[in-house]
Amino acid sequence: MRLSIAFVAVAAGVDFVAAHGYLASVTMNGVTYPGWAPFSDPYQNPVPVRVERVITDNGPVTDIASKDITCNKGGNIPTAAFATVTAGTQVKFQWDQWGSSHSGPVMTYMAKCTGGCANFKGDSGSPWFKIDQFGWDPKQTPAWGSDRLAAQGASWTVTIPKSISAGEYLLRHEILGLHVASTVGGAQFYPHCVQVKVTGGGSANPSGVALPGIYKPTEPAILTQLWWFNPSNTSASYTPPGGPVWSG
Ligand SMILES: *[C@@H]1O[C@H](CO)[C@@H](O)[C@H](O)[C@H]1NC(C)=O
Ligand SMILES: [Cu+2]
Repeated sequence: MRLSIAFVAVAAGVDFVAAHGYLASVTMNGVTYPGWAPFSDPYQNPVPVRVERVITDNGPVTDIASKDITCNKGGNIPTAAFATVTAGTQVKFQWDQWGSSHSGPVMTYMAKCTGGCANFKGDSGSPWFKIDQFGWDPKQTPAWGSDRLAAQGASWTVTIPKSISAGEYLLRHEILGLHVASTVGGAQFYPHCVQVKVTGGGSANPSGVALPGIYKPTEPAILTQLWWFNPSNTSASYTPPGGPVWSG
């Protein structure tokens, strides 16, 4: 009975809100900073100031041409708080949860806040560069990035490139859910932007990725069928959208 209801719901493109998640915290340089908790932080008095930019809920962004793709729904409003991270060290993203029905890649980008993050949204031009991604690897169990994240206790760890210049950055961590990606506009993006101050580092200033801009509604990484990707499909391969990880 439960199974048949689930099948009908998937066939109808119904989304399971219970499968969604948000960024509960980020840990860097040994400090854990809470993320923006969309269902409790707005109701606190005073409203807390988080290192993450405000999001309205845990639902997806589906209009990849909209400015919501940059830092989620919530207006991409600068926050007064920053997390501090030494270039070349790790950042751990802890989600509150991630459901197994929402499989897809996990990607992390950065953009240097030209003029400081207080005046920077990253939603025009091409200020972003990708620092980490995991798409689908049939030699791994689980094979999808998001399923690996879930299996790791809803967490994901990336390394901040050692050679980037010190300064203020947006650190944008994202899951892409592909469960209803077989129709245009079905792919579900869950981006989160954290304001960080990078210390140490070198002289590199990478950029070149536009968000919005680089994601296209009909590219194979975004308009696709989740059921294609199983070990018995020996010709299956998946490359996440957004271009390669920055080589530096
Ligand atoms: C195998 O995966 C590819 C995508 O990489 C897809 O185009 C193809 O239709 C899939 N084949 C089967 C039998 O599912
Ligand atoms: Cu969903």
